[in-house]
Amino acid sequence: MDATETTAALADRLDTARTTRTAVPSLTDTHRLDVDGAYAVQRALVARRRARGERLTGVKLGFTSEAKMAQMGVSEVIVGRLTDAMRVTDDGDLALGGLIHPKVEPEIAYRLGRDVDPGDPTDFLLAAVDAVAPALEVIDSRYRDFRFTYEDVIADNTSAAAYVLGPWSPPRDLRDLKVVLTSGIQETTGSTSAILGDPARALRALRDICHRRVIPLRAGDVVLAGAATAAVPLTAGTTRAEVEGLGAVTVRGV
Ligand code: 0L1
Ligand code: MG
Repeated sequence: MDATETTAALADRLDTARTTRTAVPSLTDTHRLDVDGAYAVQRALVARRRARGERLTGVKLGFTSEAKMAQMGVSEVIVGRLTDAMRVTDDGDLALGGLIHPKVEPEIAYRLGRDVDPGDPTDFLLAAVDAVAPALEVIDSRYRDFRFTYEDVIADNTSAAAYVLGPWSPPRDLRDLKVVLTSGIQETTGSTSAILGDPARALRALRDICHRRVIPLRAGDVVLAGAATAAVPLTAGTTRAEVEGLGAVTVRGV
């Protein structure tokens, strides 16, 4: 098998894992995969979704907390793609039967008011933001027991499964805002400073990585900046995230 065939075969494996809700072993158990190769698999995986009619709606960052980076032994954030099929309406239902072992995390979402050129160091992503919102991201690794390497999770589109956006409001300083995630009787408290110290730093990291990975940033795109607490299992019933001064966002697992 040459590199292109391997990329296609690994993308098929992850695509089938998602569509049949059957977790698979780590790709790196059987294949040598570097970071470039992992992004190539991600591209092929997302291309399969687009070929089925899904539309790209933005990007998401992962590994934006120091704890998670240390756990994975890495120092660089990862980027994945969002599509319209992943979007769940605020206060809407998300069918748990369509997922493998979903977890949910509270995030900050940015919306871009214009295109950004990731290759232009004077084109600041933050200056292109026209609105911010509280958000929930549902992650659902296609790997058994969420057991994966850094390269595996990149290939798997950074575990992206679904996202929910709360009310948009004008851009503002998002440093050090209290975040409360409530799921059933479980309450988890965090802060936006868990996102690289300041979610605005996540935007700087995003521009760099989009430049290197040739990912366009377009007007209207949503950017999920990263998690403000550890992810918790998404269970039946209501999960809500409240971000100080920004409002709340809710999803119902059904
Ligand atoms: O969005 C995230 O931070 C999660 C990235 C993937 C890691 C995971 O699945 O736990
Ligand atoms: Mg996330």
